[in-house]
Amino acid sequence: TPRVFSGIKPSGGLTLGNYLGAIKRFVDMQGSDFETIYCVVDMHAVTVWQDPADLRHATREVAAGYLAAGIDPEKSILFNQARVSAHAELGWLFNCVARVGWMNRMTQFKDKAGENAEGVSLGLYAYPSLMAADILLYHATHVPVGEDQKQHVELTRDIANKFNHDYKTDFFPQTEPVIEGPAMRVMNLRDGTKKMSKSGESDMERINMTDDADTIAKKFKKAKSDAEPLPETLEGLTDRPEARNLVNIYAALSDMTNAQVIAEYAGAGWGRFKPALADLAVEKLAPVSGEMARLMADPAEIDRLMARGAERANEIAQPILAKTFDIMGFVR
Ligand code: AQP
Repeated sequence: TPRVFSGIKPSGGLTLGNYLGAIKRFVDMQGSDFETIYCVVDMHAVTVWQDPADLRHATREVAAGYLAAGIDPEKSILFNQARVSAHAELGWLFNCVARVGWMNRMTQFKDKAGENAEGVSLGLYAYPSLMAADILLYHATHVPVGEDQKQHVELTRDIANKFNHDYKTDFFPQTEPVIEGPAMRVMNLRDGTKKMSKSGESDMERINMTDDADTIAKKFKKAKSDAEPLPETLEGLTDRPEARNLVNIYAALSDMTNAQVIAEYAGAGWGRFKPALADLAVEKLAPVSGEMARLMADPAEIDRLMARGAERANEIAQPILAKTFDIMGFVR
């Protein structure tokens, strides 16, 4: 069976972007066609400063988000990265395979470093190489991600190819990003040209999975839109980033296509569409956030589940790491 790997950073609370672009799809892939491995990638979170208490809380909260949305720890392997040291070990080996020039092309690094590229951590720069290790440590072939991560999955292929070429082997497989559906890029509610992020400046830019119904309604009401009503056809969303984003979110939450949403709301004003969107979001998110809160009341149980997941992850990872060391000529 083909293997799926994906992860989420505990760099803050989960957003609607993480839910629609990642977790909801992870749940869909769970089952007979794939072996699924889902990680809380805590070692990626510390590429920018994390207060230790916040990191501990967010690690458990991301795990709770996975579980609440329907990741079944019997069907999937669910764990946090720091518990499987092979990630860091293979990450180092891949730092020695990846080229500085490749890292320089990563647009997410440029976005995150901004004007301050000299002052960010070396880890933030090397992040895609650790991500390649996360994936290839399990010989995963399918990686469900949002649009923003596509370039990193392509880099994973470059690293696998260079390793295979340099060591005259076919040990590491080709990895495919799986990017599909209307919510591959959920945008910031105040600026439809920027991605919705956990760590964005203002809380009004994003819907958090822990927001209550009133907060969700308020955020959609205040979301930036434009002066036009919803268009009659999909083409009418061109050059309307905020309108397109709100339609995308509606489609993803209701499992409709954008065309179906447009057909239902053709010509509707924002005064009608925004409350409908808020009601839909509350209806879909409330069961997940309620279950997250219930799980968070017992952190020891979450830790126990992640420790068990880490044991299973280790069983797959250790032989692959050992073989990599061997291919490279390490004496161990
Ligand atoms: N806005 C988004 N739309 C669609 N998918 C998204 N993802 C994140 N934001 C959106 C997807 O969620 C998965 C986990 O992402 P991550 O937490 O590892 O890193 P990120 O993409 O950097 O997420 P954030 O929320 O923007 O975190 P911060 O602000 O801390 O950097 C990935 O599959 C991602 O595509």
